[in-house]
Amino acid sequence: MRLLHTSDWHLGRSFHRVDLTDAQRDFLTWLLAQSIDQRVDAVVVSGDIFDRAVPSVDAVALASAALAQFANAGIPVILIAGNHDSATRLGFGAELAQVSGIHVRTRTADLDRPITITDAHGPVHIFAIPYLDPDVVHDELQTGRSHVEVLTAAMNRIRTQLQEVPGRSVVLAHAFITGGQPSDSERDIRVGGVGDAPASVFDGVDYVALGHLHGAQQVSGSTSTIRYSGSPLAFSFSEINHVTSVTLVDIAHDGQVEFSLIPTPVPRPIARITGRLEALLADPQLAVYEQAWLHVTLTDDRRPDAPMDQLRERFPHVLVMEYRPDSALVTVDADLARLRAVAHDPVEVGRAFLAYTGGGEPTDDEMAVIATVEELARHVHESSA
Ligand SMILES: [Mn+2]
Repeated sequence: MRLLHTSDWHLGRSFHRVDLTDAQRDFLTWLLAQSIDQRVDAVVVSGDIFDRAVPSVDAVALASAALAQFANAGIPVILIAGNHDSATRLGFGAELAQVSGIHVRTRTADLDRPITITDAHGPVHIFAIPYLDPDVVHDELQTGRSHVEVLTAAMNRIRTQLQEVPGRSVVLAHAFITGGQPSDSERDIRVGGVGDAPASVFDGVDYVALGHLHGAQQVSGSTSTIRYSGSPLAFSFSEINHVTSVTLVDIAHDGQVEFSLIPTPVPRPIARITGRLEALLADPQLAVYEQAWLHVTLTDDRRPDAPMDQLRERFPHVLVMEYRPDSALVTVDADLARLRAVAHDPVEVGRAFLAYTGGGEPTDDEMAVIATVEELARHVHESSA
């Protein structure tokens, strides 16, 4: 049995205001081609199909078209809701889609009702646990209000069901499992102070296809093989070292799992560069970053004029620019100390402000402007008093 495991598509997401729709469409086209080439028995998508509970019309159209293509190609797709998805909206038409082999699982009640796919060695039961919000599902699962408790209750139901229907088994889930390495782009699932869950909650199945963490990784601590596929695209500069991929999973006749990672197409590399503006514009070694999505940290003592315009002449895809001067002149502590010393004099406060934001002592011309403005303001204030 060969599965293709992916998750966290986040359709509709942008990367620092760059619309990712085209990159996401390219990924889905590539995914279909891979699924055909690799002769997969099914594609499993472990949540966060959309970036928001109310996705954009472009994102909905993209998902709808892509799933129709998988159905036409005769490749089953099993999807669960993630913490970003609205289970109800994602689940619209699920009974109809199922007829075409597109299994959208969003209801807690269905988590122990497997989708069973059979190969030459017999059945593989695929259980799809949608994201379980403890506050919402703890009653239905008759347990406490923590991620550990609701996942444990869900897995207990699945293990009970597995005793009725022998065979190999796969579980899809969207959760933060202890030991997983997060990045900056997940939006914490644990908000509210509820902890993550240990890997051992998944004991007793052959493969656990996880979603939520955006870097591909294996999680240890269970008798089951547990992997996060990671997102197919990077969504934050913290993911510079991720090789985005999908996971090809082979389950042998005896339940032994082998996997390999297939790197996904990269719309544009992402990188961080740091230095003084002149150096960044001149350094021949930086030519490799000219087409990258960039996070630039400028270290000039004085903030250069229109730095973004200058940077973009060489690096048209700068997305974030940060100014962090090398000099001690503008550290927050030093500046606050100077500010306290001059707080009684508006002109001196102006000087300190310019020194802080401009990275150096203001020029005579700048000081003349401040003095004039201060005088005018005082005049207006006195004549209205
Ligand atoms: Mn996600």
